[in-house]
Amino acid sequence: MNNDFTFSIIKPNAVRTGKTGPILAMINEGGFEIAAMRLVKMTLSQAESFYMVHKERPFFEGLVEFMTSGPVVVLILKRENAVEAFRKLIGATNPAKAEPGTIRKTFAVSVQMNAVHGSDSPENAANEANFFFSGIERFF
Ligand code: 3AN
Repeated sequence: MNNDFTFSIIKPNAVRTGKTGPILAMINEGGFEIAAMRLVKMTLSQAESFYMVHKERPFFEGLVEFMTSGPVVVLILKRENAVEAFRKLIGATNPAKAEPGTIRKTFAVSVQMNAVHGSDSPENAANEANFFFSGIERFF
């Protein structure tokens, strides 16, 4: 993985309310190719290890509970300068602060239920992609 890839999750609230298709359309329109994709329901321990960096944060328990409340769509996305470009496409963590036209402004319902995750560095993108995908599932 290099900076041509990032990792994303379409979160349970968005999957549950039928926003997977519209979000994938915005991702494609933003110039990203889907390099890997799967629908998964995380166990509690999988979500805890995925969000380990947030373990000491007050929202950790609620975040893990939310992320295991239903299936999520995990994705590896390909585009030049993918990490930065995708963070721009999704908008700020808090949807109230997200720019108009971003995925979170369009589909998030709160800071926690903010519709999508996007990796914050190429290193984290590689780690997060490896957490969910084996080599055979990647189309690049
Ligand atoms: P981002 O997803 O924008 O990189 P992070 O990494 O700071 O944001 O947070 C990871 C996830 O934790 C967020 N996507 C959101 O669901 C949740 N989260 C972050 N801050 C809060 C908060 N203050 N209250 C509730 N949930 C939060």
